[in-house]
Amino acid sequence: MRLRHLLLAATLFASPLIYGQAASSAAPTAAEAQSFMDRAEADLLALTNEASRAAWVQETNITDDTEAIASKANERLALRTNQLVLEARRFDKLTLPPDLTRKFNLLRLNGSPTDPKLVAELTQTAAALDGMYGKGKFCRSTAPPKANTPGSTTRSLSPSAQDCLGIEEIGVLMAKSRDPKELQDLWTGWHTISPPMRDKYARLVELSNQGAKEFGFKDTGDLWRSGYDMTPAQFSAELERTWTQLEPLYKELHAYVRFQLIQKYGAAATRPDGMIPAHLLGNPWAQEWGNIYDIVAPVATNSFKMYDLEAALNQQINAKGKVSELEAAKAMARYGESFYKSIGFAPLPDTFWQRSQFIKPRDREVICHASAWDVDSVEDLRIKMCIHVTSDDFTVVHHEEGHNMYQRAYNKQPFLFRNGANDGFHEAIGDSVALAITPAYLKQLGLIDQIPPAEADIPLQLRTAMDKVAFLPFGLLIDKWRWQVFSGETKPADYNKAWWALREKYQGVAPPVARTEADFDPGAKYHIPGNVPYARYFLARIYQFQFYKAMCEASGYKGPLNRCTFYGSKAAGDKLNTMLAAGQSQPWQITLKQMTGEDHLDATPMLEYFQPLYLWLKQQNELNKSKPGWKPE
Ligand code: X8Z
Ligand code: ZN
Repeated sequence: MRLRHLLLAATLFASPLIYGQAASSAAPTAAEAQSFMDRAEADLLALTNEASRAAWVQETNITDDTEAIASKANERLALRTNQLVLEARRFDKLTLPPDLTRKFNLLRLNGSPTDPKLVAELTQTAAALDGMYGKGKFCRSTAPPKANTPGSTTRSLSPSAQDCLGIEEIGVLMAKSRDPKELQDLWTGWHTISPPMRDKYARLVELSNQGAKEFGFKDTGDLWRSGYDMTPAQFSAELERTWTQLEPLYKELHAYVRFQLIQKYGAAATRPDGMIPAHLLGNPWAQEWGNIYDIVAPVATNSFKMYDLEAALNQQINAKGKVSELEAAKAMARYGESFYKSIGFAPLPDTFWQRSQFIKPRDREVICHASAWDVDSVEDLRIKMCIHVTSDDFTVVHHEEGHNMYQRAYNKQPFLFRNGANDGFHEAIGDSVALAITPAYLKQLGLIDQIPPAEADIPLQLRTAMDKVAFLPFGLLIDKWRWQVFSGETKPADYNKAWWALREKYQGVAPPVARTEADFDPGAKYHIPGNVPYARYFLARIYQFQFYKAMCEASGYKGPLNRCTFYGSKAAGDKLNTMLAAGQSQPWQITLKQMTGEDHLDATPMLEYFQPLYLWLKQQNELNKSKPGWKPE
């Protein structure tokens, strides 16, 4: 939670100040550049920490006041950043040591509008949109049939909470419901939170573009794509290249899942264009499909039935008597911590356990969307989640704690290098660890009794692919939409149309009911009102298999990739820690090479992992006469 705030912010003073001396026309020296940078990093560290603390308070207690405080802190950070970016131009022509040059380049990626009034408006708009998402609720006109929200294992909901659902409750319901009518209501209900965001979002785009342009970028999308140690055009080409490699696998999965959904739901799942209705995939955005594994599971063999991780977790957590919701949530976080400890990482600090938000508070509005924080940029690590004992959240705690481990590993770097090698690395760490949650690992933890036989590999890979492979086109299209919006190719009047054109083209999913420009469906996904770039998650889906394979090899594992766990391997942990400790101090290609031997984003390990499943899916689709693809392509 750091440079992200810089990206939101904006502004600049027209007359640059030079730190520590009067502006002079004399040619600057390398020593001046160094002392300028030392001071810049000290200022940014102090202001970033202030902004982080304010953002923490706002996101864990959304009120008009906390919103105002958070946006003010971001404004201060943005104003100072702009000042520094302008001052730094004085050193543009100097030849400097590589580290210092890198810092100047990183600093450049954080400018915003030069008019302080616009900066204030930008930070207020960003905070308001973030809050609108957090406060978003779908209030059902009639009470739901069950007394308790599934997954909310230890407390009864009050009557008002029963009628009004926040996103984490909707998420749990959409994971479990198999009633197409209820699923459609939940889907349309959640998408009613976002139309009020539309105008504010359009303004955010204008303001943020203005800042990007003033600092020499074409628009904010161009600025975002400039953060990858390559040109924006090269970056876009890398995404296309890897998507082309992975698309055939996605299409086979899509055709197989569509067939099984039609078997299950009949007309409710059938469309003449071959797309899948978006409300039937077990997730409010159809971004990951693992929750409907039961619908697509291959016919059970005698020797293997998929284990129920959620039931096993509940049983183990409550083995000595039912624990409170908070204790259950902390127990989930402890599983993650113990994995990292097993590969040699230090335990999370006591303050992590005292200061994190593990469950949804009853008495105030919060952002439940999971995030990881390093509030003092050194050791004040926290997560902010609304944890349920589910297999989804089991993965998410590993994901978030992966961010925390990264933050702590790079905390000795200078401030501007305290970041992921690129943002995709940051998102991939915890996921690469979560890939090692194999049956062998679960058995070691006593969560399952038996390691499934070899014939279980297809079901196990299918279960993983429902999350990992299904996500790929979603991970790609979110920023394709935003880049079009930032460049002006998509105007506010076409926001929803352009959104669904991409959802249909890449994912092959369609809305369950007709959509118009009275809707603003992008706003129902956190990262749009939260203004968090999303290409990072597409990158992470691919990097995580590269990292996973590297750690498997370091641990001495031999065998099929999907069965590898490196739990307990200090060699794997050392390898990971070396990569993490480098932070953003060198181009990510170098960091990746040290970790994996490759210097580029490479879909091969992911394809290797799923190769047996790919062949199996092709065979099934042929047997079922389910032709991969859909009409809009
Ligand atoms: O937002 C997240 C993390 C926090 S960085 C929970 N993810 C994306 C999402 O939920 O949309 C992880 C996977 C993709
Ligand atoms: Zn993350």
